Amino acid sequence: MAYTLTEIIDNFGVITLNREDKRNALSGALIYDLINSLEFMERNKVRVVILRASSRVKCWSAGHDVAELPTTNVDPLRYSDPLELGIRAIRKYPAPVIAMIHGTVWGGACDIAINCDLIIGDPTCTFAITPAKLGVPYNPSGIMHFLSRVPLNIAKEMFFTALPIEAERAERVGIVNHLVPEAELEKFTYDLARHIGNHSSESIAVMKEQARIIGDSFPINPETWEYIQELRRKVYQGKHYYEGISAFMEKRKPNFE
Ligand code: YXS
Repeated sequence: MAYTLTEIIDNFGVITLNREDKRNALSGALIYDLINSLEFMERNKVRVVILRASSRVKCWSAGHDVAELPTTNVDPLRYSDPLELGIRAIRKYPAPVIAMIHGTVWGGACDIAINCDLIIGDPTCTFAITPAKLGVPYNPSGIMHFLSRVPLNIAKEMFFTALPIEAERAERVGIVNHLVPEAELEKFTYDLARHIGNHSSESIAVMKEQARIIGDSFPINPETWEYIQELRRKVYQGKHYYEGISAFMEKRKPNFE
Protein backbone atom coordinates (compact mmCIF):
# COMPACT_ATOMS: atom_id res chain seq x y z
CA MET A 1 0.00 0.00 0.00
CA ALA A 2 1.52 3.31 -1.04
CA TYR A 3 0.62 5.98 1.50
CA THR A 4 1.87 8.62 -0.92
CA LEU A 5 1.23 8.88 -4.66
CA THR A 6 3.85 10.50 -6.90
CA GLU A 7 3.52 12.19 -10.29
CA ILE A 8 5.93 14.22 -12.41
CA ILE A 9 4.37 17.01 -14.51
CA ASP A 10 6.63 19.13 -16.76
CA ASN A 11 9.48 20.34 -14.51
CA PHE A 12 7.84 19.70 -11.10
CA GLY A 13 6.67 16.75 -9.03
CA VAL A 14 3.48 16.15 -7.02
CA ILE A 15 3.33 13.97 -3.88
CA THR A 16 -0.22 13.20 -2.71
CA LEU A 17 -0.94 11.95 0.81
CA ASN A 18 -2.90 8.72 0.42
CA ARG A 19 -4.25 7.42 3.76
CA GLU A 20 -7.72 8.91 3.69
CA ASP A 21 -9.36 6.26 5.89
CA LYS A 22 -7.21 7.56 8.74
CA ARG A 23 -7.44 11.20 7.60
CA ASN A 24 -3.86 11.07 6.30
CA ALA A 25 -2.57 10.54 9.84
CA LEU A 26 1.21 10.52 9.65
CA SER A 27 2.12 6.94 10.54
CA GLY A 28 5.74 5.83 10.26
CA ALA A 29 4.81 3.94 7.09
CA LEU A 30 3.34 7.08 5.50
CA ILE A 31 6.38 9.17 6.45
CA TYR A 32 8.79 6.59 5.03
CA ASP A 33 6.75 6.60 1.81
CA LEU A 34 7.00 10.41 1.81
CA ILE A 35 10.77 10.27 2.25
CA ASN A 36 11.03 7.66 -0.53
CA SER A 37 8.90 9.89 -2.76
CA LEU A 38 11.19 12.85 -2.11
CA GLU A 39 14.20 10.68 -2.99
CA PHE A 40 12.43 9.60 -6.19
CA MET A 41 11.84 13.25 -7.09
CA GLU A 42 15.48 14.13 -6.38
CA ARG A 43 16.68 11.26 -8.61
CA ASN A 44 14.45 12.62 -11.35
CA LYS A 45 15.79 16.14 -10.82
CA VAL A 46 12.38 17.75 -10.54
CA ARG A 47 12.75 21.49 -9.90
CA VAL A 48 9.89 21.87 -7.37
CA VAL A 49 7.83 19.40 -5.31
CA ILE A 50 4.20 20.00 -4.39
CA LEU A 51 2.92 18.17 -1.29
CA ARG A 52 -0.87 17.81 -1.36
CA ALA A 53 -3.85 15.70 -0.40
CA SER A 54 -6.65 14.62 -2.70
CA SER A 55 -9.08 17.45 -3.50
CA ARG A 56 -11.95 15.30 -2.17
CA VAL A 57 -10.72 15.30 1.46
CA LYS A 58 -12.01 17.56 4.24
CA CYS A 59 -8.85 16.90 6.25
CA TRP A 60 -5.41 17.46 4.65
CA SER A 61 -3.76 15.52 7.50
CA ALA A 62 -4.76 14.67 11.06
CA GLY A 63 -1.15 14.87 12.25
CA HIS A 64 0.98 12.27 14.02
CA ASP A 65 -0.64 8.84 14.14
CA VAL A 66 -1.73 8.83 17.79
CA ALA A 67 -1.76 5.03 17.84
CA GLU A 68 2.02 5.19 17.24
CA LEU A 69 2.79 7.69 20.00
CA PRO A 70 4.89 5.87 22.61
CA THR A 71 3.32 5.19 26.04
CA THR A 72 6.45 3.75 27.61
CA ASN A 73 8.24 6.84 28.95
CA VAL A 74 9.84 7.53 25.56
CA ASP A 75 9.99 11.05 24.11
CA PRO A 76 7.01 11.15 21.67
CA LEU A 77 8.86 13.62 19.43
CA ARG A 78 12.41 12.26 19.70
CA TYR A 79 14.98 13.04 17.00
CA SER A 80 14.45 9.64 15.35
CA ASP A 81 10.63 9.76 15.36
CA PRO A 82 9.37 9.32 11.76
CA LEU A 83 7.54 12.67 11.93
CA GLU A 84 10.85 14.40 12.72
CA LEU A 85 12.60 12.46 9.93
CA GLY A 86 9.91 13.64 7.51
CA ILE A 87 10.20 17.27 8.62
CA ARG A 88 13.98 17.22 8.23
CA ALA A 89 13.70 15.54 4.80
CA ILE A 90 11.52 18.43 3.61
CA ARG A 91 13.78 21.07 5.16
CA LYS A 92 16.89 19.56 3.56
CA TYR A 93 15.32 18.71 0.19
CA PRO A 94 17.49 20.59 -2.37
CA ALA A 95 14.56 22.29 -4.12
CA PRO A 96 11.39 24.15 -3.07
CA VAL A 97 8.63 22.05 -1.50
CA ILE A 98 5.23 23.75 -1.73
CA ALA A 99 2.38 22.59 0.52
CA MET A 100 -0.91 22.84 -1.38
CA ILE A 101 -3.60 22.80 1.27
CA HIS A 102 -7.26 22.06 0.86
CA GLY A 103 -8.74 20.91 4.18
CA THR A 104 -7.84 20.90 7.85
CA VAL A 105 -4.31 20.41 9.18
CA TRP A 106 -3.70 19.08 12.71
CA GLY A 107 -0.81 18.60 15.09
CA GLY A 108 2.42 17.37 13.61
CA ALA A 109 0.98 17.88 10.11
CA CYS A 110 1.10 21.61 10.88
CA ASP A 111 4.80 21.20 11.55
CA ILE A 112 5.17 19.37 8.22
CA ALA A 113 3.23 22.13 6.40
CA ILE A 114 5.10 25.08 7.91
CA ASN A 115 8.41 23.38 7.11
CA CYS A 116 7.47 23.32 3.45
CA ASP A 117 8.97 26.37 1.77
CA LEU A 118 5.61 27.88 0.77
CA ILE A 119 2.00 27.13 1.63
CA ILE A 120 -0.78 27.78 -0.87
CA GLY A 121 -4.22 27.31 0.67
CA ASP A 122 -7.88 27.64 -0.20
CA PRO A 123 -10.71 28.87 2.05
CA THR A 124 -11.12 25.38 3.57
CA CYS A 125 -7.59 25.32 5.00
CA THR A 126 -7.16 25.53 8.79
CA PHE A 127 -4.12 24.94 11.01
CA ALA A 128 -4.25 23.58 14.59
CA ILE A 129 -1.21 22.55 16.68
CA THR A 130 -2.63 20.24 19.31
CA PRO A 131 -0.08 18.95 21.89
CA ALA A 132 -2.03 20.66 24.69
CA LYS A 133 -5.03 18.43 23.87
CA LEU A 134 -2.96 15.27 24.36
CA GLY A 135 -0.55 16.29 27.12
CA VAL A 136 2.36 16.18 24.64
CA PRO A 137 5.40 18.34 25.52
CA TYR A 138 6.15 19.64 22.02
CA ASN A 139 9.85 19.61 21.16
CA PRO A 140 12.30 22.55 20.91
CA SER A 141 12.84 22.22 17.13
CA GLY A 142 9.08 22.15 16.58
CA ILE A 143 8.57 25.27 18.68
CA MET A 144 11.45 26.91 16.78
CA HIS A 145 9.66 26.13 13.49
CA PHE A 146 6.53 27.94 14.66
CA LEU A 147 8.52 30.88 16.07
CA SER A 148 10.22 31.32 12.71
CA ARG A 149 6.84 31.37 10.96
CA VAL A 150 4.52 33.48 13.13
CA PRO A 151 4.95 36.12 15.86
CA LEU A 152 5.50 34.80 19.42
CA ASN A 153 2.02 35.77 20.60
CA ILE A 154 0.41 33.91 17.67
CA ALA A 155 2.58 30.83 18.26
CA LYS A 156 1.62 30.88 21.97
CA GLU A 157 -2.07 31.25 21.11
CA MET A 158 -1.84 28.28 18.72
CA PHE A 159 -0.05 26.05 21.27
CA PHE A 160 -2.13 27.12 24.30
CA THR A 161 -5.57 26.96 22.65
CA ALA A 162 -4.97 24.06 20.20
CA LEU A 163 -7.73 25.74 18.17
CA PRO A 164 -7.62 25.86 14.34
CA ILE A 165 -6.44 29.09 12.70
CA GLU A 166 -8.91 29.62 9.86
CA ALA A 167 -7.80 30.37 6.28
CA GLU A 168 -8.16 34.19 6.21
CA ARG A 169 -6.31 34.59 9.51
CA ALA A 170 -3.71 32.00 8.46
CA GLU A 171 -2.84 34.24 5.51
CA ARG A 172 -2.91 37.39 7.67
CA VAL A 173 -0.47 36.01 10.26
CA GLY A 174 1.85 34.58 7.60
CA ILE A 175 1.22 30.83 7.80
CA VAL A 176 -0.11 30.82 4.23
CA ASN A 177 1.69 32.55 1.35
CA HIS A 178 -1.38 32.78 -0.90
CA LEU A 179 -5.05 32.07 -0.24
CA VAL A 180 -6.85 31.27 -3.50
CA PRO A 181 -10.41 30.13 -4.33
CA GLU A 182 -10.90 26.35 -4.04
CA ALA A 183 -11.46 25.95 -7.81
CA GLU A 184 -8.18 27.74 -8.57
CA LEU A 185 -5.94 26.13 -5.95
CA GLU A 186 -4.45 23.42 -8.14
CA LYS A 187 -3.87 25.63 -11.21
CA PHE A 188 -2.39 28.47 -9.11
CA THR A 189 -0.03 26.10 -7.26
CA TYR A 190 0.99 24.14 -10.35
CA ASP A 191 1.63 27.36 -12.33
CA LEU A 192 3.75 28.74 -9.46
CA ALA A 193 5.77 25.50 -9.35
CA ARG A 194 6.29 25.63 -13.11
CA HIS A 195 7.38 29.30 -12.84
CA ILE A 196 9.91 28.60 -10.06
CA GLY A 197 11.11 25.53 -11.96
CA ASN A 198 12.16 27.74 -14.86
CA HIS A 199 14.68 29.57 -12.66
CA SER A 200 18.17 28.36 -11.74
CA SER A 201 17.80 25.23 -9.59
CA GLU A 202 21.40 25.63 -8.37
CA SER A 203 20.80 29.19 -7.17
CA ILE A 204 17.50 28.26 -5.50
CA ALA A 205 18.94 25.16 -3.81
CA VAL A 206 21.81 27.11 -2.24
CA MET A 207 19.49 29.92 -1.11
CA LYS A 208 17.10 27.38 0.47
CA GLU A 209 19.98 25.65 2.32
CA GLN A 210 21.42 28.97 3.55
CA ALA A 211 17.98 30.02 4.81
CA ARG A 212 17.73 26.72 6.73
CA ILE A 213 21.21 27.04 8.30
CA ILE A 214 20.90 30.72 9.17
CA GLY A 215 17.27 30.36 10.31
CA ASP A 216 18.24 27.50 12.65
CA SER A 217 21.17 29.31 14.26
CA PHE A 218 19.89 29.68 17.81
CA PRO A 219 22.83 30.02 20.27
CA ILE A 220 21.83 27.78 23.24
CA ASN A 221 24.41 26.26 25.61
CA PRO A 222 24.36 22.50 26.46
CA GLU A 223 23.15 23.07 30.03
CA THR A 224 20.09 24.87 28.68
CA TRP A 225 19.38 21.93 26.35
CA GLU A 226 19.64 19.57 29.33
CA TYR A 227 17.24 21.79 31.29
CA ILE A 228 14.74 21.74 28.39
CA GLN A 229 14.93 17.95 28.08
CA GLU A 230 14.42 17.55 31.85
CA LEU A 231 11.31 19.75 31.67
CA ARG A 232 9.91 17.71 28.75
CA ARG A 233 10.75 14.34 30.34
CA LYS A 234 8.67 15.23 33.41
CA VAL A 235 5.67 15.78 31.09
CA TYR A 236 5.93 12.79 28.76
CA GLN A 237 6.57 10.57 31.81
CA GLY A 238 3.70 12.23 33.66
CA LYS A 239 -0.01 11.60 34.10
CA HIS A 240 -1.33 14.15 31.57
CA TYR A 241 0.47 12.61 28.56
CA TYR A 242 -0.71 9.09 29.42
CA GLU A 243 -4.26 10.38 29.99
CA GLY A 244 -4.19 12.35 26.70
CA ILE A 245 -3.22 9.34 24.60
CA SER A 246 -5.60 6.96 26.43
CA ALA A 247 -8.52 9.38 26.02
CA PHE A 248 -7.88 9.69 22.27
CA MET A 249 -7.66 5.95 21.80
CA GLU A 250 -10.83 5.40 23.89
CA LYS A 251 -12.59 8.19 21.94
CA ARG A 252 -13.42 10.16 25.08
CA LYS A 253 -12.52 13.61 26.46
CA PRO A 254 -9.32 13.66 28.51
CA ASN A 255 -9.44 14.59 32.23
CA PHE A 256 -6.27 16.57 32.95
CA GLU A 257 -6.73 16.79 36.73
O1 YXS B 1 -12.09 4.88 14.20
P1 YXS B 1 -11.36 4.64 12.91
O2 YXS B 1 -10.52 3.38 12.91
O3 YXS B 1 -12.25 4.78 11.68
O4 YXS B 1 -10.26 5.82 12.75
C1 YXS B 1 -10.71 7.15 12.78
C2 YXS B 1 -9.73 7.93 13.63
O5 YXS B 1 -9.31 7.24 14.77
C3 YXS B 1 -8.58 8.07 12.66
N1 YXS B 1 -7.71 9.20 13.02
C4 YXS B 1 -6.48 9.06 13.51
N2 YXS B 1 -5.76 7.96 13.78
C5 YXS B 1 -4.51 8.17 14.29
N3 YXS B 1 -3.98 9.39 14.52
C6 YXS B 1 -4.68 10.51 14.24
N4 YXS B 1 -4.12 11.69 14.45
C7 YXS B 1 -6.00 10.37 13.72
N5 YXS B 1 -6.98 11.24 13.35
C8 YXS B 1 -8.01 10.50 12.93
O6 YXS B 1 -9.17 8.31 11.40
C9 YXS B 1 -10.49 7.71 11.38
C10 YXS B 1 -11.49 8.78 11.02
O7 YXS B 1 -11.45 9.72 12.06
P2 YXS B 1 -12.77 10.57 12.45
O8 YXS B 1 -13.94 9.64 12.49
O9 YXS B 1 -12.43 11.35 13.65
O10 YXS B 1 -12.90 11.53 11.16
P3 YXS B 1 -13.66 12.94 11.09
O11 YXS B 1 -13.70 13.27 9.66
O12 YXS B 1 -14.91 12.88 11.88
O13 YXS B 1 -12.67 13.96 11.84
C11 YXS B 1 -11.43 14.26 11.25
C12 YXS B 1 -10.55 14.95 12.32
C13 YXS B 1 -9.15 15.12 11.75
C14 YXS B 1 -11.17 16.31 12.72
C15 YXS B 1 -10.51 14.03 13.57
O14 YXS B 1 -10.16 12.71 13.14
C16 YXS B 1 -9.50 14.50 14.58
O15 YXS B 1 -9.72 15.46 15.34
N6 YXS B 1 -8.31 13.81 14.59
C17 YXS B 1 -7.26 14.14 15.54
C18 YXS B 1 -6.55 15.43 15.14
C19 YXS B 1 -5.41 15.67 16.16
O16 YXS B 1 -5.67 16.02 17.31
N7 YXS B 1 -4.20 15.38 15.74
C20 YXS B 1 -3.00 15.49 16.59
C21 YXS B 1 -2.31 14.14 16.62
S1 YXS B 1 -0.95 14.15 17.78
C22 YXS B 1 0.23 15.11 16.96
O17 YXS B 1 0.13 15.38 15.78
C23 YXS B 1 1.39 15.58 17.76
C24 YXS B 1 2.04 14.51 18.58
S2 YXS B 1 0.91 16.90 18.80
O18 YXS B 1 -0.14 16.36 19.65
O19 YXS B 1 2.06 17.26 19.56
O20 YXS B 1 0.43 17.95 17.94
